[in-house]
Amino acid sequence: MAIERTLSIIKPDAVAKNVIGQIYSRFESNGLKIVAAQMKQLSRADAEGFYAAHKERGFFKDLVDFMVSGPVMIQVLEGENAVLKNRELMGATDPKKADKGTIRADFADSIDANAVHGSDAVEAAKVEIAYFFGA
Ligand code: RTP
Ligand code: MG
Repeated sequence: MAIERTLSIIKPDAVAKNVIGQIYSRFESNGLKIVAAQMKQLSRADAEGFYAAHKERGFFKDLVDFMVSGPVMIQVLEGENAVLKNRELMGATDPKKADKGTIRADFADSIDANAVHGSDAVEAAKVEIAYFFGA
């Protein structure tokens, strides 16, 4: 099994709901260790740069508006198969389609306000970790 790192963001909706600790507990009880963390109010430039891959999509402006609507909690998670493990814990992008017991099923309200971000591949994780935490 490969030890990987992945970038996780607890989005403004979940920070506002005061569930950072409950989400951290799910990471910890599933073998993911928090090895770096920062709470941050993203600027529009931060959010646009982070989601640059989506900039031609119709939902891009709504996504950026949402990501700057309040502070986020950004963390690096480390563990066996961390990228996929975190995506499994998060559940589907649309919380209505997310499996029972996943973070999005339990804490997210809509496809826009969907509680968490997680890198979708090891290479993406490297870029995203460097984006917020440097080398
Ligand atoms: P994330 O990047 O935030 O972890 O989410 P994801 O991989 O599950 O989904 P992705 O396709 O990367 O989309 C990024 C965020 O954009 C919003 N979205 N809205 N209205 C729509 O059809 C739509 N599709 C995506 C979601 O908030 C998603 O988390
Ligand atoms: Mg994504």
